[in-house]
Amino acid sequence: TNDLWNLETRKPLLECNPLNAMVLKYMTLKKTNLCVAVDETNKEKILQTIQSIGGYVCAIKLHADIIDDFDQSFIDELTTLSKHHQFVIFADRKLADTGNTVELQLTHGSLHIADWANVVTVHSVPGPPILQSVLNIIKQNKALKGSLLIASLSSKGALTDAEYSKKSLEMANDAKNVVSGFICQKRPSDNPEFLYWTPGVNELKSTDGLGQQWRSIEDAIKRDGNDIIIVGRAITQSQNPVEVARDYASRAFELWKSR
Ligand code: 5FU
Repeated sequence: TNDLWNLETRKPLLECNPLNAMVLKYMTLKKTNLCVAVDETNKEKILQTIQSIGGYVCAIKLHADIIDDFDQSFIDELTTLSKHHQFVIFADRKLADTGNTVELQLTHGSLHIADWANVVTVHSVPGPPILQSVLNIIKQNKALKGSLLIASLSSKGALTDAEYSKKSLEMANDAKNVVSGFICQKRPSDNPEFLYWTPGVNELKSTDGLGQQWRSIEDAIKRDGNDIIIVGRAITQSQNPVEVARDYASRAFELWKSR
């Protein structure tokens, strides 16, 4: 019902989850439910982009494995920017392996994600053990505070059908201390304890010719019931990323509040 989705009612429910508490604080303080996907391949460019749009986002999403010169200095500067602008650092790693491997992927290698990312994406395809392993790492008091389970993907022909989304939801319901919310197209549940993050948003184009499927901010939030829009190229490759980010953030936030 609408009541459950009223922010006053929902706030204490969301705050039970440390990651959601952090996201919600930034969302309300900065009046933004925009997460920008900064898919650039060198650290200077990424940091410059974040510097310019950081005031308009509640989260910055990165694919660390596409950064040519990823190193500790990048992590340090990213962390400083996140504290200055107040946003969550989101690693879109899409973990999808057996438990032991996932623990190693979060803590070792050149990316050691759990040391700098506050939230990471996880595929539900390996089943419940993957969430136990993510929890083991969250308990180590590193930067990592939560995860987002992928209920559905935005790409054309994705195998994540309604049944898959439903099973992902069941996995999340059994692991609320690990799963803070979902990556989804349509919100897979009416449970107000989770945050629903959606990629595939672009006001000007509907596809990139490589299988991505974009829809409008209004469809993403009102029709599909999501909380946070994840926007990449519509902002990062626009003529004026700062203005477009400000515009997407204010439109998305109005729609979210009036839903
Ligand atoms: F899980 C998903 C998904 O289903 N679709 C996505 O597009 C993640 N993404 C990411 O969101 C994708 O990897 C990009 O980093 C981002 C969308 O960027 P775009 O430029 O708006 O397409």
